[in-house]
Amino acid sequence: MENFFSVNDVDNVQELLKKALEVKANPLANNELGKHKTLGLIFYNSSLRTRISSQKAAYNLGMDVIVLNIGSDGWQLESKDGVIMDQGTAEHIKEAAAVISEYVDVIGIRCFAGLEDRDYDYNEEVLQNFIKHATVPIVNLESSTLHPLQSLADLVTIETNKSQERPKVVLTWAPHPRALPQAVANSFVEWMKEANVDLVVTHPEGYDLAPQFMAGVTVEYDQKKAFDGADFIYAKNWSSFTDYGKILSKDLSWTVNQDKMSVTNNAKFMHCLPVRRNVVVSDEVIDSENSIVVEQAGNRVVSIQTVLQEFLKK
Ligand code: AN0
Ligand code: CP
Repeated sequence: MENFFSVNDVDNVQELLKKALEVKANPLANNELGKHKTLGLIFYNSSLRTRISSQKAAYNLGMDVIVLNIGSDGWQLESKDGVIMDQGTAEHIKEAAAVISEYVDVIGIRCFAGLEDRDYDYNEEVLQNFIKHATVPIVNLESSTLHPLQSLADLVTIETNKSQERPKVVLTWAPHPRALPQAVANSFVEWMKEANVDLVVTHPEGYDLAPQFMAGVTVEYDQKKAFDGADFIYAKNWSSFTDYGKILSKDLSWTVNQDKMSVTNNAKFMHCLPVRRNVVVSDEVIDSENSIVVEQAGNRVVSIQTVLQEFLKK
């Protein structure tokens, strides 16, 4: 594995899942592996889980960590080629990526979609530029279109909570007051296709995810029908891909509540967090015994640690 940008960087997802379960069982087994190595974390956007779980995982491996908040502390970076840099950006990713590679051994980057220009976002200009110009491995901490560390943690969470060999997993759109990226949903679909699960995606009309992710995936526009017999309900809001970045609905009849959970097979409730209570999911569901959102967030240490180990063992 050269970089961890998407599921396509992983040779064998089942093998990686096995390694992740080992990390989960014994997080300090390789606590010298990262000695004298440094993880650099670059944030263009806010984070609670990604920031802290990445630091924790690095410490479990004996690594040092440096964090740079580009959004507030760093120079504003240019990502487009050939531009006359007489506006807000002070430095190009070309220099920044090469220079940061002089200081650290692995670089993690978070840079959300702008949700204005679909081609720019789906070309993944920022992460791809870092990959091109860095001389050390790049880890995606949520890019414009993907959040693979979340999905690997989700996979571990499903594996350790399933009571069926092949569980029914439902990804449901839920309302939200702000326009959010499709990244978590795209990645979840991409990773679930590689897992031993039956995946159903449910959302209102107009919220279809990009076709490159949805090929061969079942879509059910009737949310309650989709929930029928489900073993896992994974809620997430995303803005429209087709009417790019727009909020087409704030329909609270899509909020996950106990009434809908009652038609499932006693399903576990999942969400990547942060979550808006009583908009995305009712208090009753997220506070219920079936909610595994905190364990899911805990598995973010497992996913980043598994990925870091791959790079350190090279
Ligand atoms: C972000 C998103 O939907 O991509 C991050 C989720 C991990 N969520 C918000 O901005 C609320
Ligand atoms: N799930 C997740 O990535 O959370 P943060 O945005 O808090 O890192």
